[in-house]
Amino acid sequence: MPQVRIPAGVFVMGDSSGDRNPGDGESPLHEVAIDTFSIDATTVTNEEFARFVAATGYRTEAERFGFSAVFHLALAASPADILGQPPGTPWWLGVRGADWAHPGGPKSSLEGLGEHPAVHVSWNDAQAYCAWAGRRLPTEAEWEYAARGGLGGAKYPWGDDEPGVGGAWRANIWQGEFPRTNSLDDGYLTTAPARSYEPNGFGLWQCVGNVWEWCADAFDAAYYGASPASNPPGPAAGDVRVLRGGSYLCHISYCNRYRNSARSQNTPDSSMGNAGFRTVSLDAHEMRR
Ligand SMILES: [Ca+2]
Ligand SMILES: [Ca+2]
Repeated sequence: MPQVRIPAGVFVMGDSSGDRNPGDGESPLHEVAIDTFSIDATTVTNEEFARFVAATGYRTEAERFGFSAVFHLALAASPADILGQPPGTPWWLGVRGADWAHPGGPKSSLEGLGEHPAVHVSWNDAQAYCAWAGRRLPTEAEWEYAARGGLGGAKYPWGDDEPGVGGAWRANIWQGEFPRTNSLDDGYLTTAPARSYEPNGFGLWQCVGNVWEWCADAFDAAYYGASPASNPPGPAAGDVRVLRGGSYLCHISYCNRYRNSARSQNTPDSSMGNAGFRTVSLDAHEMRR
């Protein structure tokens, strides 16, 4: 997995655009010092995840639970395999037989998706992959620092321009009327290949959009008010884990979280068709912890 070396530095973490989502804890702005580290240039792809599964026989939580969350327009399953539909988010379907190898459900496969991000992987699954690969998940602070690509204070990894300005898309999000009509201006309804659009100043691809990315940290909306100024490791404990960067379902009207500073969270056993992860190398930085 090609990685990029991120130089040590100090950055301002949090939202400076004013677009923060109340309750997500994107503020206060605070300076954070980060030691150098190496991070995957892309999220882990299906080909890479398949190598892990082939080597270990690992079964993801979605496979063990028997279902995962699929976006309704990506469904590839019989009606009988639809187990549920959350009332608040009816565009999500609980689908029997949906898992990393069947991202739309039992009638789907990974054909043509080898270079796409692995999805339907829980935080626990990501931890298992990391243990096998000798890697770890990035901390939330490392993720944001890396996503910023050296552009301090910018809203997006490429700067402050909106992702579709001038008609040249820079990220895989949603265009049209969520959740029914997607005009596909950026080329993709669901996942795009991990190396799509342009990498940021550090050489990272698609930090925002495409798929949410699990971070190591427990999530606490109040954390920024009390976090250490150097290499913050996240709250000591918590029931939910951080997700970063937004996904192909994000849209200004619905989930304005395809920004550098945007935060989300889910339980560590949750899996869905729009979340994956990238990993960080264990190195001297790690040994010092
Ligand atoms: Ca799209
Ligand atoms: Ca992403």
